[in-house]
Amino acid sequence: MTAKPFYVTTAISYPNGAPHIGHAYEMIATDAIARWKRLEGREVYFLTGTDEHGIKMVQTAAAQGLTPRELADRNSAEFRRLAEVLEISNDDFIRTTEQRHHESSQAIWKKMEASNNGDIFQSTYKGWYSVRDEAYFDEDELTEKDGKKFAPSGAEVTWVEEPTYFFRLSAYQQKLLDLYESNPDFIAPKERRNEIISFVKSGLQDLSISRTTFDWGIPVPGAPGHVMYVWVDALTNYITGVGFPDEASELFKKFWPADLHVIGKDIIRFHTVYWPAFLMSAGIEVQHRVFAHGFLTVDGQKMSKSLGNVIDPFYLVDEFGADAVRYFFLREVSFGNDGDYSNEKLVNRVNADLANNLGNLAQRSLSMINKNCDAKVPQPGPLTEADQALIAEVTDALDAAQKAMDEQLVHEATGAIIAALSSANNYFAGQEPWALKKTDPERMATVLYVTADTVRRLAIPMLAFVPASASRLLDQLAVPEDQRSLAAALNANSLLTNTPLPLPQGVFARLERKAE
Ligand code: ME8
Repeated sequence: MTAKPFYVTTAISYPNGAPHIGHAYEMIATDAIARWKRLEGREVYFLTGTDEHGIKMVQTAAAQGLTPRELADRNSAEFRRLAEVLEISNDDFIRTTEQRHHESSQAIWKKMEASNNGDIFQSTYKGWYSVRDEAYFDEDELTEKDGKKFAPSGAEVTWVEEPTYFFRLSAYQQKLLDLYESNPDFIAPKERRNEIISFVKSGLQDLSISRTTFDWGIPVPGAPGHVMYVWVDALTNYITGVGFPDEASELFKKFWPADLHVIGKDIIRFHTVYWPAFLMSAGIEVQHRVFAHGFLTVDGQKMSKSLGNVIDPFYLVDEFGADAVRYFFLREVSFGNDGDYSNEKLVNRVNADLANNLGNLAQRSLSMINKNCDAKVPQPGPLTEADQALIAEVTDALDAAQKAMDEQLVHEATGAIIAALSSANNYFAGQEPWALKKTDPERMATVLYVTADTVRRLAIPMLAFVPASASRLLDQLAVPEDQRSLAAALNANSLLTNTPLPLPQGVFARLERKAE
């Protein structure tokens, strides 16, 4: 493969509890992007994993009578299992407690320490800390209620005072602004970029990057009693995953800098301010792009344990199947904005687009071919204007989907494919191949050919979104593995005449609403 390699990551999740649908959503969206790039013919490396250090893990474990290690082992396994049941095509799953990651984090620390600016220095941190966010806050960012102080996320903050190491973030203000200026695509969506630029313009304070009041973390090299602030080690996972500190390794040379970090909107500062500053300090190339997706709510409400509305993604997959769950989130939520899950919306969306639209077209055309064309791809005659119009529309839809995916607008890409499928259904209904059977069997063969080839051309991009069903659909059209690329989809009328086809079977079952 000669095309440029593509390295994409999700955030690594805290395994302080079981995964919820927000975590599932991020995996699904990133997987769609990774699979799309593979369909483009690019060599993709896709990393996900768990972020296992920090005070939040210590406190949650203690409350459950576990060690942090036991808690991490238990829940990390659940995140890994989630990736499996959702058919996530990650190439690696990193745990920050792994030896390779300890080595990598200590190596980047040393590089930052050795930087010309003297970027790491010792002092005393005095200020507010939110355990739930694993983040420091300035007094003016907090709100007060009943004598308690709260971070913007709503999490209570505590006062901490301890001797720690600091990172000279203040020295990176102009360098970061220059980075955003010369790389207009560095932060997406655009509104997020503006927010970050004004945050950085308002001034950056040095960042406390070690802790001394607990020991569940990566030891700071040469500083007994200090463990790294969890975000220093967490962000470093992205380079550990491609072989850092071995910068000469094949993996690192091929895939770093990362093409895309996909994260949620709550952690954008860490990824677009701290992370590039750490990398610049360490003399490592900065990632190309960060895309911040929105947050999911359930039936219009924020998910929370106290409301009891946290949705278990394993339950959704058991009830509806991985492809239905994947499709719902990819199509329903406009990527970058907040989105809402409800049982009703999922069932309606999947039935309308997958069962009625794509499924129906495939089933109707393939069963006619089976009965009337000797179960072989029919031989088309001359193409009419209606045939040409549909073929052109499918090409336009594929182009539109590609443009959308170039900017990670997954909902627009799926929308373009589904709109073309609606047109194909109208074409099929308008041409009435069942009536042509008696009056003009040659024309019937042409209509069936054009329809089947359209299903092929639109099922290929669907491999990124609903991989198992789209692949079964392509099996029914006897499309060989090496013809399942976006280039092959753009190539109209390439379904091979006379190829024997298997007995068609419905690929998309209609869903029923479940009792809540
Ligand atoms: O933030 N809807 O871990 P995390 C959509 N360990 N996305 C959501 C969500 C929701 N309701 N809730 C969380 C962390 N997310 C750190 C990341 S990366 C070096 C370290 C997203 O388990 C969240 O925005 O709290 C983040 O991208 C991911 O899930 C993991 O969240």
